[in-house]
Amino acid sequence: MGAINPVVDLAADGDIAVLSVNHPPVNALSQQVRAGILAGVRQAIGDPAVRAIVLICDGKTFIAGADITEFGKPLQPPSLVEVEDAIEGSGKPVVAAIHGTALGGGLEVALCCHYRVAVPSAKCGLPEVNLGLLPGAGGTQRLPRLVGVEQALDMVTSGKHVDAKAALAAGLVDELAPEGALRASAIAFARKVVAEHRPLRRVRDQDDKLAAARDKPEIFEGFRKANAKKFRGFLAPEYNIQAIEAAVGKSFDDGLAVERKLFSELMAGTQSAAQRHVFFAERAVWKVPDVPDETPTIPIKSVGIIGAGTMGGGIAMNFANIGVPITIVETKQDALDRGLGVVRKNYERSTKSGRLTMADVDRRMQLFTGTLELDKLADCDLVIEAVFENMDIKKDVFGRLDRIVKPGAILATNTSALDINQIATAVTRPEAVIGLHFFSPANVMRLVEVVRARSTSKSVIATSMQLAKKIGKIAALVGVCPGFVGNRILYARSQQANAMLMEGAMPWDIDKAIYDFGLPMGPFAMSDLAGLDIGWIPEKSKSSTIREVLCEQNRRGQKTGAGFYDYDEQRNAKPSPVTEQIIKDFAARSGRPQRQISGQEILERCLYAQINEGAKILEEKIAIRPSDIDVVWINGYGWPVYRGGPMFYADTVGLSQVVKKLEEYGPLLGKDFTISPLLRQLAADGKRFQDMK
Ligand code: T1G
Ligand code: NAD
Repeated sequence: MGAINPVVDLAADGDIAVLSVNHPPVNALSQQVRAGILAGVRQAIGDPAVRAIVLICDGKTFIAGADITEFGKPLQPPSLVEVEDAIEGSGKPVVAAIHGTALGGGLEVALCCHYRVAVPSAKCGLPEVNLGLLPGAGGTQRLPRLVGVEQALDMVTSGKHVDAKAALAAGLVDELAPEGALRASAIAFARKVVAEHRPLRRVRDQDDKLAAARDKPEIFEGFRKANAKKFRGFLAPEYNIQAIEAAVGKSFDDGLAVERKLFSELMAGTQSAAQRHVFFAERAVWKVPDVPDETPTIPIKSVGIIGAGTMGGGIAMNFANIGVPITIVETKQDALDRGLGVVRKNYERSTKSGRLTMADVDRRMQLFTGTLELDKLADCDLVIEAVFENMDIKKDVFGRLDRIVKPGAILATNTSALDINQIATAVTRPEAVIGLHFFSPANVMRLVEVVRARSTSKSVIATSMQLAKKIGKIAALVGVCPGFVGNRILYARSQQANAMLMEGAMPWDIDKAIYDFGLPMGPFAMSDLAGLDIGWIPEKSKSSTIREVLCEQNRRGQKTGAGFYDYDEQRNAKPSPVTEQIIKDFAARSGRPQRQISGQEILERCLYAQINEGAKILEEKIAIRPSDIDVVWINGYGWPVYRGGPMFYADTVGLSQVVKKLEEYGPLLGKDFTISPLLRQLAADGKRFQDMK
């Protein structure tokens, strides 16, 4: 007994061997962990004094999966399957003791144990699909044998973490242990198994739940049909379904072989590489090189929001959701009532899905104080301004806030594009000013661009990043420039999209190319959804742009039943002959030669212009790292995660190819278009954005 290796220890509790893994932060199945568990199990099996084995982990969680950092590298023995076979083939009962999150390979190891005990706060899941993969160590064959085909399909294609109570009900775990008493309970459970001569239940031998689904292919067809929209563009969900189909239709070992083949195909593909990139990118994005973790933060116990319009209400909900009281300020009572009414309606909608009860809704609404007096914000720890996108109005608001709000509070703006350094000149404490750029609808969209102004203090930055995590957002720290990161890159794409309208393309051609690439919708459908009249002033409208002409004809988007597209009652869009004629007239007046533009060209001009703008953003240090740009576009603009984000995608295309195509398109890209020197240099050096340190 004793240390098997630096991360695995074997101890004895009477006749029960306790094999514990200690490999922070998440006990991932690194080579050492695999080797340690295998050696420990073999030692315990060989020890006559041992009657049963408990597998448990130290630290915050049970094994949270294979070690993702080892992917793409040559596999070091032992393989996970070797470890699993040793456990499942043991002649002595092996009990998994689960706390935290038993995920991926971690749950697969637990499924090879003969019994599983968990604390109520534990969660189990096979989230490989989120990495563009499938459970590659028997999970697709063993899980349906325990929980049935329907639940297994749901778990492996959603990657959801199932809580211990539900896992017990589903047969995934056998007993719940009191919180804090897992080790003792698991040992007692193992002792009971021995005393009661319970069988060595090998999941691989169980078939009853599979038999229930045999000869019912409609289960799979129905599942595919029901999730077609959600799985659009992804490979992994379909592969997971095929692996479970194999579990139903084949022997365990033949099913395992199918699983292995499908796993290898996904592992070798770009989608999984992209989704693994995003996994680490969404963890790296929180790290700000010059703002260390120990930077002091400001306690945020009360929040003030100015403006209860489209954004103000949604932003406020994020804080009510974590129990922080909000004071929301408007100029007029009806605007305030309307804003608070929208908030209540949004919460009430969540009661329909059962996510909230009416009691929850009332509790959250009680955290809201509506007022027309800015003075009421004096004691707020954080104030977020979400008034009209107008510099003078914002500076006026900040000037008044500076005189009202207590020292030490954070003064934030939700501006989409205005110069925050400019806004900060309106106060005597510019170090307290920061941008918190939420995305609409702010209570739903996961992304926040935290915008660092010239004088923003490190403590204000650290507090804002930490707060974003607390309200369940993903935050990227960006610098001040027009449109910051997300909207600036969006603008680069719009320029190309609008230019191609003058060359013969139609909005629906461009939207189709972007949609087929994997985004939820193209730029013109998006404009129709947001409304073509944002910033449009009827009195000043002179039919000088396609958008103006559309607005003048009351084609302001979905809300008027027509915009770039025509909409039916169900808001289904169809190409519009009216818009087509308006565009043809404009194009003819532009004198530009008209031609058929291929989907490939549309895509390249739109996406490569975005990539180029991303490179300029990196040159100007507006973003800390290329993967932050990927995180922004995936979480704020619907860029498909299986393409990794604009900068990762550029690396898959090859930067020299991107430069070559941009050079080929040359003047078509616009007279002000220039190729980023950084992009050129990386291409010339045969490097990728991922190589940038
Ligand atoms: N491998 C390597 N590193 C990992 C890791 C893993 N599986 N999981 C987390 N980390 C690192 C992470 O990068 C971060 O590092 C630190 O741990 C804390 O993570 C054969 C093929 C477990 C719920 O997909 O979902 O098994 O940034 O910030 O918020 O079938 O991490 O500090 O340097 O996320 O408390 C399947 C992935 C793998 C689970 C904890 N497993 N992890 O969340 O901390 S594929 C997963 C998570 C597989 C088999 C297949 C979460 C978590 P750093 P964190 P957290
Ligand atoms: P909105 O017009 O829907 O709401 C603005 C609200 O601010 C109005 O209700 C108005 O009455 C109120 N207001 C104006 N001046 C005020 C003052 N001095 N004191 C108190 N209230 C005042 O606008 P919105 O879409 O919510 O945008 C607000 C800000 O958020 C803008 O800076 C915008 O650029 C930014 N933003 C908007 C979006 C979006 O998609 N709408 C997304 C991100 C950021």
